[in-house]
Order: sequence, then C-alpha cells, then structure tokens
Amino acid sequence: MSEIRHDWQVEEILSMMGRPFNDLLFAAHTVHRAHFDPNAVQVSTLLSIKTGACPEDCGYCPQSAHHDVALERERLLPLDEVMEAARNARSHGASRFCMGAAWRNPTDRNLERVVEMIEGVKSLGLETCMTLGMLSEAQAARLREAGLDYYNHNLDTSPEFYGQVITTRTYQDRLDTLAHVRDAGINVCSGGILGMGESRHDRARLLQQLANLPKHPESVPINNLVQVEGTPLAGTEPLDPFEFARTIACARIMMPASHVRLSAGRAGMTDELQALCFFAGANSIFYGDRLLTTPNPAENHDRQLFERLGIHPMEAGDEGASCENCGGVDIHAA
Ligand code: SAM
Ligand code: DTB
Ligand code: SF4
Repeated sequence: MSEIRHDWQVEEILSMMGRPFNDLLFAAHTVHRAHFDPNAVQVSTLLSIKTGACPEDCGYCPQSAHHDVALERERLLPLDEVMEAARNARSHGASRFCMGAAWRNPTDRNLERVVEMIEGVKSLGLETCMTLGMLSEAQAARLREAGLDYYNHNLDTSPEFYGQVITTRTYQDRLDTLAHVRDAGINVCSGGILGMGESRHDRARLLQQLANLPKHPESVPINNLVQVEGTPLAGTEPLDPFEFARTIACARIMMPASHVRLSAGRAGMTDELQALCFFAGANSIFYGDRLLTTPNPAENHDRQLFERLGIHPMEAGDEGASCENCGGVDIHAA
C-alpha cells in the first residue's frame, strides 16, 4: 500500500513525469493493483441539466456566452426529463448519474429544483453527482442534506497558467468551493484539462494542487481538451498522447486511493491509448453518446472495448472497497 501524502514537491513530480515511460507505467500500475481491482472501471453518465449562455469566460468551453459557438441553449430541465434520462442511464449499467449546469453559481431558487433532482435520482438507486459552479457553505450543506454523493468542481490547470484560460473567477474561488463541499461531507470530484497549451510544469503543478489538498479528491477527472470551433482554445496544438498517459500515471501514484477518471476527450483517442490509460491507473469513465454538449464514444463501442480488455463496470457502492490489502477499511481516510 502506498502512503497517502499531502506534501508533494513540484521537483519530485517533474522527475517522476520524466522517467522512462515503461518505468513510470509499471510503478503506476503497481500502485493501482494495491488499491483497486485493476479490471474494474467505475461508470458514470452525464446529463446537461442547463445548457449554454454561461456568464464565465472559460477559454475551453462551448457553453460560455463570451464565445461565438453554434449551440442551442436550454433552460433548466424539468424533473421528469431528468428522471427519464437517469432511468435510461441505470438500464445501461451506469452506477452514478452526474448532472451539470452552465452556471457561475446556482441561485438559491435553482438550488431547490436541483435538490428535487438529487432526491429523485437517488430514489432510483443511483449515486448522484452535480457540477453547478461555485457554492457557498450554506448551499453545499443544503446539497448534502438532500443526499448528494459527489460534487464536481475542477481546478482545471496550474495556478500559473489559469489566468490565460479563465478571467471571470479566480483559482482561490475554486479552492474555496472545494473546501465548502469537503466540509459539508460531500465527496469531492476535482481534476483538470490537459492539452490547453500548458507545459509539463503546469501539469505537475495541477497534480500537486490536487494531491496537497487537505484530503485527496475521491474522484479525479483528467479531461483532454475537446476543441470546439468558436472557443479561444480551438486550434491549440494537441498534446502528445504519451504525455497524457504519463499524467494519468502520476495522478494514480500521487492519489493512490482516488478514482482517476479518463474524462472528456475519449472520442478523440484511439482504443490503444485508452487501454494504456487504464493500465496507468485510470478507473472511471463517462459512458453514453454525449458528454454535456460534445460527443463521447458510442455506447456500443465502449461495451466492445470493455469486452476486448476484460474490463467490467464497478458496482455502485463498491468503490474504493476493493483493495485486497486494506480489509475493507476506508482507504480514503488520509
Ligand atoms: N459550470 C460549472 C463549472 O464550470 O464549474 C460546471 C460545468 S463545467 C462544463 C465542468 C467542467 O467541464 C469544467 O470545469 C472543465 O474542466 C470541463 N470542460 C468544459 N469544457 C471542456 C472541453 N471543451 N474539453 C474538456 N473539458 C471541458
Ligand atoms: C469534468 O471534469 N468533465 C465533464 C464533467 N466534469 C462535468 C465535462 C466535460 C465537458 C466537455 C465539454 C462538453 O461536452 O460540453
Ligand atoms: Fe460556464 Fe462551466 Fe463552461 Fe466555465 S466551464 S463557461 S463555468 S459552463
């Protein structure tokens, strides 16, 4: 079992990232096996409950009102549509249902509508995850009271590169929201995006920020930028796929008991790269033909990929308890 550390230094992360590829992947896979069933992958389904017209200016995002993207905007979905999508996700084998809204933050009125969605989706036996932008302490507590299992809020990149991507809210705003979520007792889902033109040093700093939080996020989504025409980051030089796999491997080593999600960007990846990422320690994906607004691999394709690799979906509630060495002890406890 590897030690749960919160004192990572950027130099040691860079030196790990620069190891020969086989050495790095072997080390990451060894850590992965000590903490998880290496052939089980957690499966989440995403639904955009409110699409487009977002006041934030995130340079990667097709939903920002600051960019000229051909996107049909939608109001907050009614409860029955959310329930139908959740039932559908459950029947297709998802264990967690994630709902995302293009908001800077939810209003208290909207939060009550979201609470109904959490209660409804939970009643189907699914785990719930929400990503709604910034949250106050009181809002996080309200979501917890409604039974929310996970809240997704990404740091996105390093503190140094951040200002080149987003100007309408600060890195500290994000850290504050994560603290509110953690203190409310909701599981934290937080990660970032690669392939935005950042350096390896930025990737190391992002992982350092995540791993040195007071508690490792239970779930760490690593997105590969989905380039959308009309966003400022469209046309960015794509990241070397091996560099992507290296970053996944480092995330696995640094946050050994967390779920590392191979998140957005899979539609642009080969099956071979995805297999490499699963070997490197990724053990969660979004399943379903659509992410929030952009395409994801077809369900049929993912089913076949799992079959070809001998991977099975993780059961809800099974997560993190599969370590052969920890005897069912909560391995997330730092
Ligand atoms: N509006 C909320 C917020 O930003 O906090 C929640 C939804 S937002 C779409 C959730 C995350 O999706 C972002 O933090 C970002 O990491 C990721 N994301 C958005 N657009 C993306 C893209 N084009 N490629 C990869 N990841 C993206
Ligand atoms: C995360 O880290 N990735 C997901 C989720 N959190 C909400 C979102 C990816 C969005 C990709 C662009 C889109 O489909 O709009
Ligand atoms: Fe809005 Fe979230 Fe997109 Fe940023 S990432 S523009 S906050 S929807």
